[in-house]
Amino acid sequence: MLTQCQTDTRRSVSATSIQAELSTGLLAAEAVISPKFLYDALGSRLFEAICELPEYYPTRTEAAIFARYGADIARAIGPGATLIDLGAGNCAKAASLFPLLHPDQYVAIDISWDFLQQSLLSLRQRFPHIEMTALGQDFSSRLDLPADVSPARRLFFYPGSSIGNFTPDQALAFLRRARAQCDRDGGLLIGVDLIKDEQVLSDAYDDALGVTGAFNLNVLRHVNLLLGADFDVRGWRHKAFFNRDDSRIEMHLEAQRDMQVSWPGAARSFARGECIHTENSYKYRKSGVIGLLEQAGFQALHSWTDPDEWFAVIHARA
Ligand code: AVJ
Repeated sequence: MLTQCQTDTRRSVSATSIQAELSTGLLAAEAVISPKFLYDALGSRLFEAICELPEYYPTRTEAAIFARYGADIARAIGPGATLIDLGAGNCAKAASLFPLLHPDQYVAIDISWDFLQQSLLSLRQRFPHIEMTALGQDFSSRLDLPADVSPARRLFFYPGSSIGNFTPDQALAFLRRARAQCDRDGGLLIGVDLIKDEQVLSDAYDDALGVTGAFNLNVLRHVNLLLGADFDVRGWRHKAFFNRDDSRIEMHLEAQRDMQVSWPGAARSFARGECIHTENSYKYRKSGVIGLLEQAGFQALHSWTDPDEWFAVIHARA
């Protein structure tokens, strides 16, 4: 049975382009590290732990929407799709939809390659009739699907409000790229976090146990590894807050003392209190997301929300 499954091991993120991107970000007047670097193997596990936290409502709220409206959602989509999971991680969300959606093919894409491979091992055993492909790809700037991913009936699956990591302009460009990769029968199933009480929002990114803090600080260990930098993780502190003007949660790492950080070919000093911006997580109104989807060329939108309207799941046709 297992021989029916495709064991594709393509990865495409080159070390030099990653190093150039990191170095440029760290040398910027306001230092930045892209949130995609939060997800090394440990970061992916810490993110799984975040999803269990009482303060972190998005995962559980989205899961409740799928549990309650799964049959409706599956009816809107129809069976036999090629499910393309953008940022698949542990693949658990997609796997929970397999029995409802009955996809023919599953394409899991994630920047955290080793973690993705591990996740797919057990899935292939549980669902031997679904053809599975794993791609280690950074899909934030380009979306390249290999020729053997059928162009018909593509369903892009982008749950968890990961779209929130993009600015609205970047989100629109991203949605347009996804739209361009669907034929008429294709579509998008997306989960988006909605604007709500500010305390609820900021607690979700600054939990009592400090798991989100560990997740944020871990990016420095990852950068040390990727770039050969010498960040002292103990010299930094997690900071998260809601920026109302831009409708986004921001995560930063704040230097606790004056520091010098070096990596091959460059160095930078950080003054005490200086921050590295590590993540934005935009929060939308439902009408705002629908507007973006329409601008990107999607149509026939259906949305489902929880009773508090904290989170929305939207299906859109190409
Ligand atoms: C995976 C981007 C959706 O923004 O809520 C969770 C990442 N960061 N806690 C989010 C995250 C801190 C998460 N996304």
